[in-house]
Amino acid sequence: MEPLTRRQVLQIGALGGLGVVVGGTGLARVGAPWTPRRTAPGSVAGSAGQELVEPEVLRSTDGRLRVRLVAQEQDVVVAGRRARVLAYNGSVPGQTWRVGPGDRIDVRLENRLETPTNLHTHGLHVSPQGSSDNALLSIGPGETFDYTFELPRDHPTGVFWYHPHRHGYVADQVFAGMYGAMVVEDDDVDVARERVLVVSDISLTPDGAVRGITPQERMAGREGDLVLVNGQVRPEISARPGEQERWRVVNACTSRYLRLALPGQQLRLLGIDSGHEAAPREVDDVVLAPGNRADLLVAMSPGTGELRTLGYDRGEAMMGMMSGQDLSGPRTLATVTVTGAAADAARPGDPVRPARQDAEPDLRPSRVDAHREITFTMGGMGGMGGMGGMGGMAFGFDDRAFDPERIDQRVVTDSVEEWTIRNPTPMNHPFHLHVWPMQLTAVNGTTLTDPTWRDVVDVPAGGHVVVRIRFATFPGTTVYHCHILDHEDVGMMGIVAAAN
Ligand SMILES: [Cu+2]
Repeated sequence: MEPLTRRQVLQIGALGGLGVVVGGTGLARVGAPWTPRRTAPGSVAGSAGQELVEPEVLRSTDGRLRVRLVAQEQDVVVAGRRARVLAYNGSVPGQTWRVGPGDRIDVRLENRLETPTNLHTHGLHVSPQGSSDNALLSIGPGETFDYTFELPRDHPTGVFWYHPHRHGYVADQVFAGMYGAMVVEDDDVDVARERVLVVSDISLTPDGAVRGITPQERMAGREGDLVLVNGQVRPEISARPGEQERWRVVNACTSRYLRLALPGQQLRLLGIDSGHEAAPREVDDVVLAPGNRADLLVAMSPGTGELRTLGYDRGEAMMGMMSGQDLSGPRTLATVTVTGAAADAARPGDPVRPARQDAEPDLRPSRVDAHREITFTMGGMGGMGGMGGMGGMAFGFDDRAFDPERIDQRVVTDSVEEWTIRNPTPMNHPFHLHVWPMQLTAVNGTTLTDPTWRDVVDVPAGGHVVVRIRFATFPGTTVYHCHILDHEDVGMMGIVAAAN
């Protein structure tokens, strides 16, 4: 283990500036046999039509979850075929961790990759210091590191996820398969079954390796050719009429926005990220920026339908430049078949008590201790010496690329701040703050009426958002960044330090 240094970051920036076509994963392009399964006519890929499989579940007992987490390049079945990916414990996605508020999670991370890595518990309100959710650690190839995450007793319930966060390698490692879901449980929703749906994307070469990307793809934020649900392409979800299910959906895509819809079935939103609706709210679709999660109730009506992303316009990397990429376009994610005898256990429309704990009390009536403005910047950063640069483009905040030795924002523990986050660029950027949830209060000047908690906030192209943050509980140093992970890797990240 070592702290990230300025020299390492400069090396990463230089790499970006060369416009290399293949990413830094060091993935082998040979050796993995390509063994497609027999596919149904017209199917997109091998796993279409197969029943949805869920990741293995690891559950805490007596307030404690111990996880041995091996990060390794290996052959794993993805999209119904053998592929050479980067995986946690040999599966894509990794195992689902289920814990409760107040629990402690001990993770022994073994890095068997050829590149450095680390571990981020996305959305958890835990310490950013030491061996907790410390995004500034670097665990080298061959090294092992023991993490401990202690959730406060009042930790919000909801769906979260874990993934690597070693600056310069994040997009390559997540894209290649390193992610898993975490659920901080409540006990308040009565459903026939609960499912975890980890949506991700990946591109595979004919020989089963993860495809490298072009500088243009990195600039826009890479999107995979295959969109996966729990590592499968268009799996089938089966239910009986009248059943009510709870779906925990994670957008683990490197850059792809999702606009989820399930035409023909009733979708009700319980919450997004650690934010909870006051009561389940019927929705036609749910937008998830990269990193966002949704907690949904689905009332199953007879028939066959599709879980789709309807497509989301997230702009273009350069004004007027036709990249030829269909960014975040419409896709079918899964098929849903509801047949058989009506389930008597099912009570669609039954009142469901709201989930137990919200992230924070509403901050709008609070006194604001400080105001801040943070601006996404792409390009126009002459004099940066190529740091964070990419073929003439430079990515950062406030005209500066990420520097692990520079503190960008100093805040006071337990103070309340209001941040205006501006995006003058021609594409949307999802703004993610570690450790402390953000209350979104306005988008492009329109004030939100309901308390809206997020840990990833989409900032529209040419627009701005206002969030309030209470820097509660934990002193320490952590990061905010763009959750288009290619952008983060080339410098769209800053450091926030909280101290008394
Ligand atoms: Cu971005």
